[in-house]
Amino acid sequence: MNPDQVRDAVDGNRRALARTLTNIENGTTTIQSVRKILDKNETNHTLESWRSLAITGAPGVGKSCLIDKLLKIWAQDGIKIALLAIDPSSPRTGGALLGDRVRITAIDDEKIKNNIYIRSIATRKSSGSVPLIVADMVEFLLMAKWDRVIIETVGSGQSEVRCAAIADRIVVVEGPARGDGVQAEKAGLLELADAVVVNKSDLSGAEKHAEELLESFQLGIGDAPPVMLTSALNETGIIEAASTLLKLTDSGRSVRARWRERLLAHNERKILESPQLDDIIISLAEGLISVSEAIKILGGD
Ligand SMILES: Nc1nc2c(ncn2[C@@H]2O[C@H](COP(=O)(O)OP(=O)(O)O)[C@@H](O)[C@H]2O)c(=O)[nH]1
Ligand SMILES: [Mg+2]
Repeated sequence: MNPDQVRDAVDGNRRALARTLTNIENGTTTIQSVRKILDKNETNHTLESWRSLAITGAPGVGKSCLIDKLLKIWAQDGIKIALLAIDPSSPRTGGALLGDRVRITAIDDEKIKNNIYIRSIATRKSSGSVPLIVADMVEFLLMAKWDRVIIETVGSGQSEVRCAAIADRIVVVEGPARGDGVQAEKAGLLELADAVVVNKSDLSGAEKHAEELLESFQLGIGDAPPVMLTSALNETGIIEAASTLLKLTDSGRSVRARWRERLLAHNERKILESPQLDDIIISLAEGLISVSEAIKILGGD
């Protein structure tokens, strides 16, 4: 690892930034070593205002289009904002994220492009714990003087949910109602939500879905998170959403669910990144050790 590269990244060199992020992504640089170079401590953001925001929801609901519009507004306001787009890596397309690159047009705008940085993470390539790799990349971007980091991730699958849970705040993006109400499978994700955006408000069923969501939140414990309506296509509700999201406080109900996911992610890293993992799996398969013995070996710091 090259300490100058890390310092250059912090001084605004984008090439050095990209390289350092790649090093963190593929595990050749640890966040601990970066902290040492920059003389920073581990942070535990419990901030009034967030520094990382996950925008999550099913594929096709319009997350990327919405983020594009939000980036424009925030960057125009002088906020230096980075986007980490987590690519679920479809083996068919190779996970090139081509679709999303096309959708994020904010970086083509000369006036604001200095305030925007975009990077995709191909989860397929990773052998370690993706959520914690993302957490480390977020931490580095914040050390490198980016004011805020947005994480775009699809909201299904445990690893994807944990990628959202590493952020200070979580926004769940939904589309118009499909007539099936608020399903149980979505409930877990909604439990983590500090805000919900119902996008595609230009289509019928969006308002109805927003009402359904509010009703289901009112049945739960604690305060209901804000539910907003937007159309990324017609650019309605975007300015309001941009300002509400910027000031978003954590809904008390989401905090515990988030820490639970973070704890599980750290536990998973311990296992996945253990140099003994392969040997232990072989021993398990051969019946030489029990699962509790394996856990004991893996857990020993
Ligand atoms: N009607 C309508 N379509 C939208 C809106 N926002 C996005 N789309 C379309 O929905 C599709 C998926 O958008 P995308 O941002 O890639 O969704 P993502 O998978 O959630 O990131 C694209 O064809 C967009 O043009 C909207 O507000 N209204
Ligand atoms: Mg997208």
